Amino acid sequence: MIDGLLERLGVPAAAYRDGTHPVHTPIDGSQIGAVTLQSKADVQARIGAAQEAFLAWRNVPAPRRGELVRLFAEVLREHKAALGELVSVEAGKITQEGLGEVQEMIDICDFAVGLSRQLYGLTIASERPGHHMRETWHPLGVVGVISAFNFPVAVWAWNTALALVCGNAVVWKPSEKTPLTALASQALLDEALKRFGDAPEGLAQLLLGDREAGEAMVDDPRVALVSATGSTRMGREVGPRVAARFGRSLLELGGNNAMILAPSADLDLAVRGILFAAVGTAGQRCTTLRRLIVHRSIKDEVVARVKAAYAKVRIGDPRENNLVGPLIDQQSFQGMQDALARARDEGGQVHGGERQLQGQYPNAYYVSPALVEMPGQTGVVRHETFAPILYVMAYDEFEQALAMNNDVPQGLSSCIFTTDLREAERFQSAAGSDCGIANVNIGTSGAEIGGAFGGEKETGGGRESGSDAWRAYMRRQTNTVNYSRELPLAQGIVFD
Ligand code: UN1
Repeated sequence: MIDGLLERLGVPAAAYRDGTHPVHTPIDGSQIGAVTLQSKADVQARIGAAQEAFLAWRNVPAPRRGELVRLFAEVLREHKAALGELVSVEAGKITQEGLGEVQEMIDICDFAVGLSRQLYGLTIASERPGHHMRETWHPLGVVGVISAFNFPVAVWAWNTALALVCGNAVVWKPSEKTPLTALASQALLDEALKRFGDAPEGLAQLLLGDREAGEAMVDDPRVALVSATGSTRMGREVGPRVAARFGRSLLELGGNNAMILAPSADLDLAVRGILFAAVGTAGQRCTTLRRLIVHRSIKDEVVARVKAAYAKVRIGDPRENNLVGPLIDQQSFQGMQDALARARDEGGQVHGGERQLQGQYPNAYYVSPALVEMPGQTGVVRHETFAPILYVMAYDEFEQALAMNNDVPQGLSSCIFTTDLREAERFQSAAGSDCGIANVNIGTSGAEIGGAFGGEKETGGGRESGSDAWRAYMRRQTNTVNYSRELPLAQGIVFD
């Protein structure tokens, strides 16, 4: 299935075939590789090398650091098709989404290159004569990246492109489910490092490992920032452990993203928006639409239209002309079935959600997307299940819909479809959606890299990607300079 693909991406056969940790494709469950996992001691040695590299890299002028990221974008452009294909094979994304993920890598690199000339600080008016104040942003140290299977390469690239221009070194622990795309991405970055010429050895490193390797990274005081994407359960462990050593963490955890569908909405647009957001990536985006809060007057019509759209969705091999590929593994399938059973117990009416293509793929888990009409936001609705389940609930008053949007533990993404300006603005106001992302007439997923990405509450509070998210990767310094011949004290203090 991956004949020659990894070699084309610069990964030698031994690196992905000769290890002991088997790698399977969710397309048919077959084994596509076997990688070597690093021990705790290996991880610590690599962090040491990264720390050394950081000490040199922080002195390289930021625009020159940007040149490395520019070269990385160049290498990614050359290998977009091959890396996209590998994402499809290893993570099960359809071709368009595999390519889209690589495009996200390219986009963040371009963004970071521009940023390398714009790591601006402030100048601040001093209260003292003959003084000036300014704020300077300095490189932080080693950045540890923990990434999830569902965006196996883009989320690492968001972190790495910013971290490198900010003058940091990077160590990366990808999901154990997607080590091959990680090996390939690292090989492409190594190619950029080669073209760059004189970057310090060990500046960006890959750690393939299990939980123990992750813990070694989380607990190591040389890792200044741990940027972790994954479940809320994982974040609950990582956050306090990093905090206990006064390290920084940037957490991007679970979402439970809703759409409010108002009676004035353009329903053609809304149904298309629902389809991509709820069904795309087989419901395995952290931004996937999981709750549809629809006005009672249009609920039956909307349910009928979404059901009709779901019935036409082509499910199958993600490299062929399909819209929905497989779930990542059996555990994920089981989680979906358990959630549907619980939804029924809690009064839900389930449409779809059955296993598909079992005869053809006994070891892979394809499902039809599920639409579940719920009497309200019961326990199962408040929980993130990483699968294509869309819970539908009716509302009567706008304020009630807004309250439902916010009445879950997670706070990543949200949207409203309406043509009523008052509702749209209210949704985005201080008393509106409590999520990190609040869209109007756009679904919850598929955010552009230019905005800050992340969310509130159990989503963890971190912001990655665009806007000023780069600040999380630097340390801030306040400088006060006296160029006078006096030594006046602040606050008018006389100390003679
Ligand atoms: C994720 O699922 O972890 O907004 C990231 C989106 C993508 C990123 C998703 N740009 O859906």
